[in-house]
Parts: sequence; structure tokens; C-alpha cells
Amino acid sequence: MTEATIFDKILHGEIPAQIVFEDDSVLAFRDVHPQAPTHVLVIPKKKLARFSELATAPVADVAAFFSSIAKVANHLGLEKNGYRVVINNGRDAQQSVEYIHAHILGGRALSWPPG
Ligand code: DGP
Repeated sequence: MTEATIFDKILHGEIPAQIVFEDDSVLAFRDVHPQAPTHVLVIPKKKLARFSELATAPVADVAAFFSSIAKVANHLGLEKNGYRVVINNGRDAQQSVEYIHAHILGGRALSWPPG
């Protein structure tokens, strides 16, 4: 059992968050430090710490996570102009919360490459 993170606490309603979407497999809420007009984090309800753990996760769980990310972006009305999905994995990517999360960024033109 890994240590409870801030996202475990949001998932269990122990600390508040601006929830924008929820279904059986994911919870989506606004990032507290938004980097774009729309910046939402999507977490699977079945906890994994990192993206790299998807390598050994049941394929149905992986599919549900990715499908839900697209669903959230559609729900937020981002599909017309586009958006970016980012998953930071580990130290060099500056993952700061050890609970896998996808960032959905949209609402402005995003530069490339990322820093
Ligand atoms: P990452 O660097 O990929 O681990 O991104 C973690 C994100 O989590 C970061 O953009 C800020 C966000 N964050 C950290 N603490 C909280 C919190 O308590 N509430 C919300 N909504 N977001 C948080």
C-alpha cells in the first residue's frame, strides 16, 4: 500500500476540489495551479502511482483510463480547437504527486516543444 497523496484525499472527499467529471473509472478536477485557461487533471479510481505502471496493469483498466481522458476533454468542449494531454512520469518529468494523473490543457494555443 503506497502512502496517501493529495489526490487520494480528493478522490475520497477529504479535501475539496473543483470536480468537473466523474464516472465509474475516473475523477477529473481542475488543477490548483492552472497553466492554461482549461487545466484539468484526470485520475483513475483504481490507483497507480505512475504512468510506467500501466505496463503491467490490466488492459481494460488502461483502456478505461484513456477513453475517459478523451471523454473529459469532450465534456469540457475542447475537441473543436484542440488540447494537449500530458502525463509526467518520475523525477526528470517533474512528477510531483505519486498518483498517476493526466493533465488536459486547452483554451489557448500551446507551444511546442514543451520545456
Ligand atoms: P505533476 O507535476 O504532473 O505531478 O502535476 C501535479 C499537479 O497537481 C500540479 O499541476 C498542481 C496540481 N495540484 C497539486 N496539489 C493540488 C491540490 O491540492 N489540488 C488540485 N486541484 N491540484 C493540485
